[in-house]
Amino acid sequence: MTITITAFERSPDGGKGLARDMRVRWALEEVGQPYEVRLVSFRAMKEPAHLTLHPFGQIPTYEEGDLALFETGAIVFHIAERHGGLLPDDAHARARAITWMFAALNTVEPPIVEREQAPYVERDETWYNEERLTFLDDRIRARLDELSARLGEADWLDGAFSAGDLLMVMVLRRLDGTGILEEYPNLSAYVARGEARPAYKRAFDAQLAVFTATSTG
Ligand SMILES: N[C@@H](CCC(=O)N[C@@H](CS)C(=O)NCC(=O)O)C(=O)O
Repeated sequence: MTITITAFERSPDGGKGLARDMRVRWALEEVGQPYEVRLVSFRAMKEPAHLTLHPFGQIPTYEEGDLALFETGAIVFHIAERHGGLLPDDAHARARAITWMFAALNTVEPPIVEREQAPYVERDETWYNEERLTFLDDRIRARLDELSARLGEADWLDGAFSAGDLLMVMVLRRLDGTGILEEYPNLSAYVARGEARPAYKRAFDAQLAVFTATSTG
């Protein structure tokens, strides 16, 4: 059955793989599932046809036959449940890998996204200043201190690479350009290990090709 995902027609990150379709592309590449991509404009994302797929008018979405999903956590979980390679077979190890998926999205991503959005969401507020930005940076550091301590010198968060690592690496990549990740050599190496995976590279190249085609064509 054909899998179709949605992605930005013009990604604001210029093809750096930060748009969240990258998570889904990477998961599909890891499990060897071919997929098609429907590109959507910012305007189309807020129109009824897309809103029936995604109530919040965002990308990515995932369609497979009569199944339509949104939210990258749910989509990656769906892919990992149906195909081997992203979740361990052992029940406890599987539950722990799923725990890391939630940790990436519920615990690590929120302060990173808050910091990322502050310059354009809070810019005109009276309380938006350097102190506020330092506060937000420190909230990220608090999480990374803990994550770094847990990862230690291991390659992945809990044994073999899993969907939990996939999401965590993608979340940490959002720190690109802030200099914060570089304060944690083991987390930087962890992200680099994720980026070195052949499946990651295929996904990255595919999303970059969209940007290259739409920006030159
Ligand atoms: N929690 C959602 C977040 C989805 C999301 O924020 N998508 C962004 C692109 S990376 C988007 O569509 N932004 C445009 C908008 O919100 O209008 C997920 O993980 O799928």
